[in-house]
Amino acid sequence: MRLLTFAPSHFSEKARWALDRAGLVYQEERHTPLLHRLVLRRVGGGKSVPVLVLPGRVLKDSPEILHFADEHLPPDRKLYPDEPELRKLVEDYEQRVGKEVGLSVPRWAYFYLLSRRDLMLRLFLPEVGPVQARLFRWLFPAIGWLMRKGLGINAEATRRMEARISAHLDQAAALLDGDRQYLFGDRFTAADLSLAALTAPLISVPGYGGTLAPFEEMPAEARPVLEKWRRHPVAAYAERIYRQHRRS
Ligand SMILES: N[C@@H](CCC(=O)N[C@@H](CS)C(=O)NCC(=O)O)C(=O)O
Repeated sequence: MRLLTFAPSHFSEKARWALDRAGLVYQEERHTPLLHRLVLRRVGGGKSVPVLVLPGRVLKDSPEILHFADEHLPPDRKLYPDEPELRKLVEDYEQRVGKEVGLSVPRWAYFYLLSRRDLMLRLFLPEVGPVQARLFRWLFPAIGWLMRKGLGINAEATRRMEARISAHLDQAAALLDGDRQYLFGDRFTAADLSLAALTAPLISVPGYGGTLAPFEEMPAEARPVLEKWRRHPVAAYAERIYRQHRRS
């Protein structure tokens, strides 16, 4: 099994976490933005990572990979509950947190990171093959420009992304209100894994399986927002979920 990822990608971390939880053996292959499209086309993937390449089958997004991992988990460790109503809540939440937090985090962060070539290289190049690493380095000005264009990155969009992430964190905190341990039901599920993995880069959670941008190196304008997210109740929850469930 090959898991195609980007080193800092939080969606890739979701997949890595689920495969690790199921004790599945896989080879992680790290790629870089835009250059990854050529590789994904070759294996029959979509446009984004993570992609899991299995003999005769390709899983093209993180929920699909989590469902696959779930098939290999014993009943008491499953990520998706058997009860149909609870299962639907978990599956719907996974989609929603993917849209509201997952897709917003890179658009928020790239506004600050794309002008920092050194930091972008440190985030994306660990464990990338030498040819792709060299190309990414050389082509970085063009790749950065295309990413900015393609994702519509500008100050206004960044403010919208910040508001969208903050609103989601407040809703998640409301779901956890009253000292609940988990988002739905009384067990760890794909909903908890998704919220913890997708918020982890914002709060630099210990145990994160990918690369993280060090807080001290983020531009001064980004730090008050990061500090606000680090003080949010969801940050303490994500750290606990990582401590209790990431390597167990
Ligand atoms: N719905 C997808 C979203 C994955 C996603 O947006 N991945 C980002 C990296 S974190 C990506 O590959 N972006 C590059 C692109 O779309 O070209 C999933 O859950 O796997």
